[in-house]
Amino acid sequence: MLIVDSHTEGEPTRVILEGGPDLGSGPLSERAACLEREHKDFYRSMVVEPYGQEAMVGVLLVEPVDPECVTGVIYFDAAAVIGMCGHGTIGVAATLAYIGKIGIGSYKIETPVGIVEVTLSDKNTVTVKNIDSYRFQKSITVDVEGIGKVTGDIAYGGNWFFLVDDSPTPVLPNNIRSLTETGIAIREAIYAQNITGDNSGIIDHIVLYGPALTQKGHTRNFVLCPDDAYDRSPCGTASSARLACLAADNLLSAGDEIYQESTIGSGYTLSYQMSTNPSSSSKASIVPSITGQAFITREATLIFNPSDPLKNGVVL
Ligand code: PYC
Repeated sequence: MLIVDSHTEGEPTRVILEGGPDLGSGPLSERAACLEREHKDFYRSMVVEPYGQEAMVGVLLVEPVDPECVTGVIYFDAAAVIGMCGHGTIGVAATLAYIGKIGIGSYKIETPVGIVEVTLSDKNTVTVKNIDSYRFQKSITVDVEGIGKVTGDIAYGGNWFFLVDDSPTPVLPNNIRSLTETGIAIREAIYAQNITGDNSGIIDHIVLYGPALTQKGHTRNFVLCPDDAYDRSPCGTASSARLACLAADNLLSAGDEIYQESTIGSGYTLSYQMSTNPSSSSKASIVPSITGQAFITREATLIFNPSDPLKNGVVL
């Protein structure tokens, strides 16, 4: 299994260049569903110990349906195949540059939830123009065990997010354990109270903000991913959902930039344009832009020995 690893603002990405399962040649959403249904051992083993590491997102490069796309991609973490991944897309662009497949310029990449555009400004700096993103519901209150009432917005940025402006736990690097517990408790309350995104979309990412302003003048976030790891970067799809909320509340104008800091102090520069696509939702959609940097950390062949009892990864 030939892989290239990178990190985007601290968040690890593993791109599988060769050796993944045959998922057929249908639409990427069907191939992603096939990976989820039939190859869980494979994708899990790619990102958990002993072959992977905590918080790692894996990317399978596949043949795109649309020939204008430079590649197709299917993203996953240790718990699930995910629709889109902003930090992963920045990592893919840096990886394609590293292996000589792309140079400075703009390219289309096909994901299971739509086509995104990447612009490589130098070998590390990438802007992702994400798929249309929108806020579905504002100020939904959930009753969270051990915490009480927590209010947040439900928004889509390629994955479904519950975004809490006033985090019950301050978003500070030394609070990571309690932020994780808070995020898990909120997600469990959302599931228990049958709260979903549009079209029953599963809200599997929780985003916490606060205190309101950081030294850089903008917010710091904490993003809990489906595998219970927190995103070391500010999470590209969470940032997209955030932009959709700021746009819906008239707190940020199209074209204006903000800086979104992560829990560890790395960050993305963000902006948006209003979407001109006919929307599948009744809500106004935006096209988010996310700029960050990825660095290659490893190029390797993973060896899975059939007699290794942990070849499918550590399961706790
Ligand atoms: O950057 O969109 C993102 C992402 C999703 C899960 C981990 N990172």
